[in-house]
Amino acid sequence: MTTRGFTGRRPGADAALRLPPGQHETDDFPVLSLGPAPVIDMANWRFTLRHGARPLASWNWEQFLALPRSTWRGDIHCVTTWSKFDTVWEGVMFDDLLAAAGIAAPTGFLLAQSHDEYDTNIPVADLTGGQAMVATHFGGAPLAPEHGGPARLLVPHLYFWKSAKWLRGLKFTERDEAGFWELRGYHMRGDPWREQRYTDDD
Ligand SMILES: Nc1nc2c(c(=O)[nH]1)N[C@H]1C(S)=C(S)[C@@H](COP(=O)(O)O)O[C@H]1N2
Ligand SMILES: [Mo]
Repeated sequence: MTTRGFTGRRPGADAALRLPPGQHETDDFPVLSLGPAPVIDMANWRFTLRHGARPLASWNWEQFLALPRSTWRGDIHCVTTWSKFDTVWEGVMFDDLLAAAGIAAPTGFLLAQSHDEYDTNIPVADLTGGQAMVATHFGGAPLAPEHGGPARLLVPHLYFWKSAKWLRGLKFTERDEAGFWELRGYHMRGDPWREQRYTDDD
């Protein structure tokens, strides 16, 4: 004899454990952008690492696709309270970008810079050790323009506004310089598990 609820797993128990505080699960993939997807001319696309104004390394699209590639599967969390489980991304790990450039991170912070004038600040310690990639593919297909294609940052353990779309480069900075949303009341780090949504959240 079995009693319902006694055998098998309680539906939703898994989901509850995977949801940071204040979040709910969605099956959709909402689009959140300041404006329309910028038109990007792939013949002139470049991805550049900079230290302040000084270029450290730069790749065109063909060169970028030849860098070592990795796949990451897991959950993403937007500050507007949706979370999406089991997303699959492919691209170039931040660690592999530094290795290809032959450098160590010159400072402890950077600004991710986008083609639509968006930027967002991230501590380097949140990007190293397999924590972040520049993603070119989502769910096995090239990243759609509205989700940041051809290439976006993916920092899945921080709120999704840190995952800058239409990425054109990463600029190392001496100090932690606020980006677009951080200048407008959002948290400098944005850890969903600590619910770091707004500037003054711990
Ligand atoms: N360049 C750029 N990156 C961006 C944004 C943007 O407007 N421009 N919006 C951010 C915000 S607020 C969120 S929540 C996520 C949304 O990504 P999605 O549209 O793929 O869901 O992208 C982030 N990256
Ligand atoms: Mo957002």
